[in-house]
Amino acid sequence: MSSNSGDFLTDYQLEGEELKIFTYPAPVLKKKAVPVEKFDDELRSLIKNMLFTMYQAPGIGLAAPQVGKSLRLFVMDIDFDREEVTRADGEVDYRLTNFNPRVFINPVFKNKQGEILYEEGCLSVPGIYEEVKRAQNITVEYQDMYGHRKSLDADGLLSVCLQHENDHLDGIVFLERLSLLKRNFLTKKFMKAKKKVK
Ligand code: QAP
Ligand code: CO
Repeated sequence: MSSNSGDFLTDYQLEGEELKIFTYPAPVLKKKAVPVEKFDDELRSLIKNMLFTMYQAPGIGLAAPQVGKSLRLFVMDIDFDREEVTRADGEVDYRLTNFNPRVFINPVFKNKQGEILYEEGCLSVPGIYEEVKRAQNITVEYQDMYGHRKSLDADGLLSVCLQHENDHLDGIVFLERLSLLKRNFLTKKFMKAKKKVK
């Protein structure tokens, strides 16, 4: 496993607590998050629970503000697979396999180049998807869960996802990256759907 988060996370599926995901327009999603300073067991427990919550959804990225913690940290996995399994009662179910959990703490972007259009979604705006324009290539400097400094060059979906999650740390939801017209339309659509399920 080419994971950057250490082996202790390989069993996150069995262990972990499902955290509440805050949905738009929760105030915590609009706040600028503060840097992580303590790389302790409490932080690693939060990371584990965030990964568990992300895989439960399932999602490919989850930032700390989305679970109500205003910290500069997010988790991501853009390459897990879905395996079809037949349950005892004959029903077909899905199980996630080949995990590649990633953790980014206090990320800073260095080079942004090119342009890419990618259809994004967000666990804090469920049911809404739209194309967003982002940088094609980026370099991100960050810390891992032990506080070690790392650097990563990214392009394509990895680059898009890093930028989407980093926006959450600055209080920005992907709807705010759209034209005013699309943003207003999709925000109304989301608020309407949200009212219905309440
Ligand atoms: C951000 O988003 C992302 O609406 C991560 O009903 C997405 O994991 C970056 C999700 C796409 C780049 C491209 C959304 C799950 C998951 C929903 C997610 C939903 C269930 C979104
Ligand atoms: Co999001």
